[in-house]
Amino acid sequence: MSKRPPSLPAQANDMRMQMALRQIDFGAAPRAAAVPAPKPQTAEDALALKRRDWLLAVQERQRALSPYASGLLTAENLSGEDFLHSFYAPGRPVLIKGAMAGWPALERWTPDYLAETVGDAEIEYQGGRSRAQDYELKKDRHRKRAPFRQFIALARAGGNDAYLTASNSAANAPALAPLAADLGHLDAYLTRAPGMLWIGGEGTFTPLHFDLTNNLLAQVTGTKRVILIPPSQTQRLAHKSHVFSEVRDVTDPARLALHPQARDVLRYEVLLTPGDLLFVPIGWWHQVRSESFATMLTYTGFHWENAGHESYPAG
Ligand SMILES: O=C(O)CCC(=O)C(=O)O
Repeated sequence: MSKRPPSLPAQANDMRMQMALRQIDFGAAPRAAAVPAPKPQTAEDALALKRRDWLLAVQERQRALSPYASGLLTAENLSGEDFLHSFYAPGRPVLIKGAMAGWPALERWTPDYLAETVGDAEIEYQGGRSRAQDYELKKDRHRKRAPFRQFIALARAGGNDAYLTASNSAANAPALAPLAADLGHLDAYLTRAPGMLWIGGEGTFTPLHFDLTNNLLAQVTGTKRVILIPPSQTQRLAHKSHVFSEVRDVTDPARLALHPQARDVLRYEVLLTPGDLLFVPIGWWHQVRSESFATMLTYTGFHWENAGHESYPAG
């Protein structure tokens, strides 16, 4: 890897000195071993957890002293090297504009075009979601099959009931293969491993959770509102099952009445529009609501290590 200080996105010019300092000693950092989470059984354990939360809160307060350290940056023409140094390695989200320019899908992927291209091939999607709150945790209960054209009619009608999600990707690879020709590549950041497709109508909602990998969300058509919350806020989010927050939706007054500690949680809001990429680092909480019929891909095939899921204490 070159020792040349990388150029930075315009919004982050003041980070140049910080980056230059890091270059002075750019040896391989020692790897931290995965530490098993303590079970808070004793007063001593509870105090240890409180101290850990204090540490995270103090660090977050310090980051807030500088918008360059704590703000959600938007970048254009972001090279792979700058992405690695300024965002991927620090685990910092970034909205990247313009990198999908020229992808035919941005213009083509209307509901009619999708239905014509994939036709009546049978696909898997998540259905019956409006009957349950825990449809993400209990994904398998919601697996449904239908001819793609029929699914598009359901999605077009809007609401949260039917959603083709990343968890349906493996089952849908052969049926959705004709759409791949409409996609470009993001070689600066990603290998050529395929992304996972999301297709849904206005009103689909993915509740608050974090992922066990770094993710790049690539918005193709429609708009989605994403709320991002840093890992430092975890103690406010009732993290009880797997990667999910019992709060579910930090914009819903009814949920906040049940979880008042989440009211003043530190959060960032991003409106994803066609052609936007959003980097969601591992461990960052996020919830996503579609504001129109929307198509999006999630990519995890970065050029750099992305295997947090292998050591997660799943319980
Ligand atoms: O777009 C969505 O509904 C959810 C996306 C998401 O949470 C993810 O890709 O990790």
